[in-house]
Amino acid sequence: MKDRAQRSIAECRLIAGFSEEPGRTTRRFLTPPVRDVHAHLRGRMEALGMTVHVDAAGNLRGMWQPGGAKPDFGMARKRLLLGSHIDSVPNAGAFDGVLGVVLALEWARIAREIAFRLPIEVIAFSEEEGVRYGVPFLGSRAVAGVFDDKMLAYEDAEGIRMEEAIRAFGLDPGKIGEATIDPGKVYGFIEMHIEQGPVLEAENLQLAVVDAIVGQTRLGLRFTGQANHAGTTPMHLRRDALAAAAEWITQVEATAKAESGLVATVGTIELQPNAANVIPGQVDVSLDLRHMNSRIRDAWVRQLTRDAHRIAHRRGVEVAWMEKMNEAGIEMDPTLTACLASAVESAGLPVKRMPSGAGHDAMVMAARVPSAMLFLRSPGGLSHHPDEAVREEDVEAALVVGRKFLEQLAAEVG
Ligand code: HGY
Ligand code: MN
Ligand code: MN
Repeated sequence: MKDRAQRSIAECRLIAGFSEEPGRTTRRFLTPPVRDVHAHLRGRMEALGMTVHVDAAGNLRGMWQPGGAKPDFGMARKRLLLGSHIDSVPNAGAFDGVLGVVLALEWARIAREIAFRLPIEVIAFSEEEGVRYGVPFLGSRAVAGVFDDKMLAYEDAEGIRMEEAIRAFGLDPGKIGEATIDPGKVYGFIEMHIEQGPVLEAENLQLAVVDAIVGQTRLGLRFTGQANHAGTTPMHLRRDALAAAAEWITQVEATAKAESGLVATVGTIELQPNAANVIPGQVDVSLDLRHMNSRIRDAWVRQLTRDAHRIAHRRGVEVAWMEKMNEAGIEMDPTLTACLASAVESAGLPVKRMPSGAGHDAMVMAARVPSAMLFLRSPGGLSHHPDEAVREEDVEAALVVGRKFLEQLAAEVG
């Protein structure tokens, strides 16, 4: 498995080269470099004997049928779903999402080698990060049957509507409903992913099984003041949208520091007219709020938006906000997670269970099919950063666990 681990890491680094920008990895929903990723993964899937198609939400899907029979997608036996996402944040690392797809293909290879008896569908989800249209999980929402067609009218930074982006990729947005999986035909979904945090490294552990994924809310806020001359406008006559937003952003940080289990991030800011000698008249910011408990998270959304109004009003600035997403926290399936944990144990590794502070496609899939996640250690606890890494021995461990898991499942389902 060592050589396969080395090849998997090399493959993630190869895929990281498919980017919208030279010299760094940025791959948003259905942008041109996604075609290169699809071409590469399609070759890998077909070499494993899979039948491959791209659904109308841009998910690349490879179906493997035991015994090599040409699979029909309405097949009888319940299938095992494996996969993760292939889109990235701007200036990303090479492993967030993609490693889970590469490992899924390696698990499918092992399934062939042990004459596994369930069909396997590997899914490379088209969009999990929510960078291009401000809403995450577009791919897994379509597979889980919870894609909201209103999103097709959302525009990206270049003013391209989502439905136009889907058509430009050669897909028909009218057929997104056909991407939905029938839960009656699914045994379960397993997503492998880097932890993206410091816990496993701090405890000197290679892998963990995830017991729950925290909930997340994403808002967009617009502060509107008065653009004016930076030199001639006295300080007491200003309605500075950026100063108002800045005061509110420090309030957000103070709030999150005071509430255990809450993390809050203002990750994007756009100001108009964005000139050094003009008082900012308009500022758009994002808010990413996470907590396991939806009631607590919703209460802080209310409090922080009240704070925004209070600060803005005192400064003669207006503020408007909209909720872009509110994804509840969710438990992973206990039975499937127990199977995964027992495979970790039979691989001779300690069984660590932990929640995920990062969102994943598994949180959308878990509402429809039994879902479980396997974390790999993140060196330096770093992610959403070009220095994001994974250790060869941990990738090898995930492959050994894969063999144990598939052998266990084969013994169970016959
Ligand atoms: O933002 C997240 O939690 C994930 O990395 N998309
Ligand atoms: Mn991810
Ligand atoms: Mn991510």
